[in-house]
Amino acid sequence: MKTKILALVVILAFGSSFNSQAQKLKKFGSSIEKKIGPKTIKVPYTDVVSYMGYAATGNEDEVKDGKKFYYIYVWVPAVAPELGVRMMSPVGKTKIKKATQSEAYTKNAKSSDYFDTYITLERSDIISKDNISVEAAKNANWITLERNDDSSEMPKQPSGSSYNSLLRYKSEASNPTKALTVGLYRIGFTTYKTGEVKGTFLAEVAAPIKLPGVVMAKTIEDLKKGL
Ligand SMILES: [Ca+2]
Repeated sequence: MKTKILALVVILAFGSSFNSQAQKLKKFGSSIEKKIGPKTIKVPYTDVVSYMGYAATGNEDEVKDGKKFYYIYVWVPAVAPELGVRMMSPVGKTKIKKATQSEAYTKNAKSSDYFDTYITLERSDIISKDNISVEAAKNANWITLERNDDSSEMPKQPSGSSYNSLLRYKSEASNPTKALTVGLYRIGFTTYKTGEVKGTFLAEVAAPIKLPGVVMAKTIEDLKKGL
């Protein structure tokens, strides 16, 4: 009897510690709010593209202001009213339907490494998919539309800190430089602090309307394959 109770206590203790570490990712809510009874909820984005990757030493795409930047490229084929971007690290046990998984992610899916995410949403001056190339992306004029370091809407990291990131960007139709027009965008991700970045991550780009033909990929080569 004693051993049985002890076993139960052990299971309960472990069970609760797993629960406290589990990252529960909520539905990605847009800036459109709706009242349901006494509650106001953010209406979830209807079109979400998910990408799982693994950041490791030496595979950054660019060093900017002393920060190692990694990029995910996004082709937006239609004018979008709003875009949401969010990112969390590590992926942990989070399951996402239809997420694209990079080779680096599948090789390191069990890694417990994670990092303090920081995201930017940038737009290039490339507006035709025929003009997308590695060279063109490198030489394009990139404008940062929005950035985010820490969001309390995201699950906490295993350290207990709310260091994951989320941003929503609303198109300003009256201002051509701030409108979400057709074109090549990228999400820049790095750490708040300068230095190495290592760990698994989940990145999502979302729109409140179905945007057929949105392609998201880690590299321009892979993006072109999906166009
Ligand atoms: Ca952060």
